[in-house]
Amino acid sequence: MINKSLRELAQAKNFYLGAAVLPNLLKKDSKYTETLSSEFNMIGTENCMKWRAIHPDINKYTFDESDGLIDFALKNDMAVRGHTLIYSRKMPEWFNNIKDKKLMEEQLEEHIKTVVGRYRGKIYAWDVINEEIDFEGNHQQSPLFKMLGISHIENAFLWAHKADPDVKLFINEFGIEEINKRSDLTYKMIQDLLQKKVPVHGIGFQMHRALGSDDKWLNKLPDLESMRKNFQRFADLGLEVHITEMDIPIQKAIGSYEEKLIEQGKAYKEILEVALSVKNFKALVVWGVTDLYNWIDFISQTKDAPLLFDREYKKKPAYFAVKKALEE
Ligand code: 9MR
Repeated sequence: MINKSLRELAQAKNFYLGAAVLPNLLKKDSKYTETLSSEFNMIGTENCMKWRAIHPDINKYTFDESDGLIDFALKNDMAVRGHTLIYSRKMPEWFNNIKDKKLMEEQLEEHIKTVVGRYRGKIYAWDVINEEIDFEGNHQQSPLFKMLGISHIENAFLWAHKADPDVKLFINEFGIEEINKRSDLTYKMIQDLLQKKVPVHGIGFQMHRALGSDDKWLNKLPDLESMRKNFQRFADLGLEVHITEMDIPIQKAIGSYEEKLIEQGKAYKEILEVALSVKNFKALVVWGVTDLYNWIDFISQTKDAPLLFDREYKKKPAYFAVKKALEE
């Protein structure tokens, strides 16, 4: 049997397997570029489309990095998940400092129409809203929410839809993989939006889950039965289902490095299998290409190994586990 890449296996299933990308690495690391384009058929825009990157000042847009990344995706026949139009906790200071309600709303509309319009027809899905819910399961009390309330969410979808009627519009959230207070609120919010005919097309489960740990930043692995039921209830709303930011840190697990990698592979496989059993599940994006560059190292200040390729770009057990799940 010919040894197929993950990309080929995904393609054969009409599925998207993606990785989050930092565009500067495409310039400086040819192995990164080669691995990305040969093993994945989707790109997640890790940082370059966030407000602080793309719209750093009131009248200033910086599109260089995101333009380059979109060109790269088109040249390599890869789909793109645009991330993100609203990330209420990470808005730039200039935006948070707006004191006039009308002006804030105008700025939001202008941003969404400009960014979505620029990439019209080139992006598969947009995370319109990212991390709307706080750790306790309530709406984030960001300056944006305090000023405009829930209406900004409805408007964001309507504006984005107008700017690109074909792009799929998502709500993306962390820690909502299972049935819990936060996924309940997300579900309820989407139900309300759909009832009002707001064009919400998909739900993104981030899937930052860890081996051997359960704290605020490194959530333990999901309960698979609860995850299956939860994915299914969102799919039953007619939504497309994506896993959008998967990584499985191993630093808190017990055992040798090799043992941890095997356990990690098992977790990747089980989670992917459960997700694939839900009909509307169409994409899995891992939050980086290689362990060499991963955000867990940064937030935990510990060298971790959360992804599919190791620091030398060797395929890990997690790689083969994903492969197996895609082959089934
Ligand atoms: O991986 C991203 C990291 O490089 C950034 O510094 C950080 C802040 O913008 O965001 C990280 O990505 C986050 C994503 O945008 C939303 N979900 C959680 C991700 C990890 O923090």
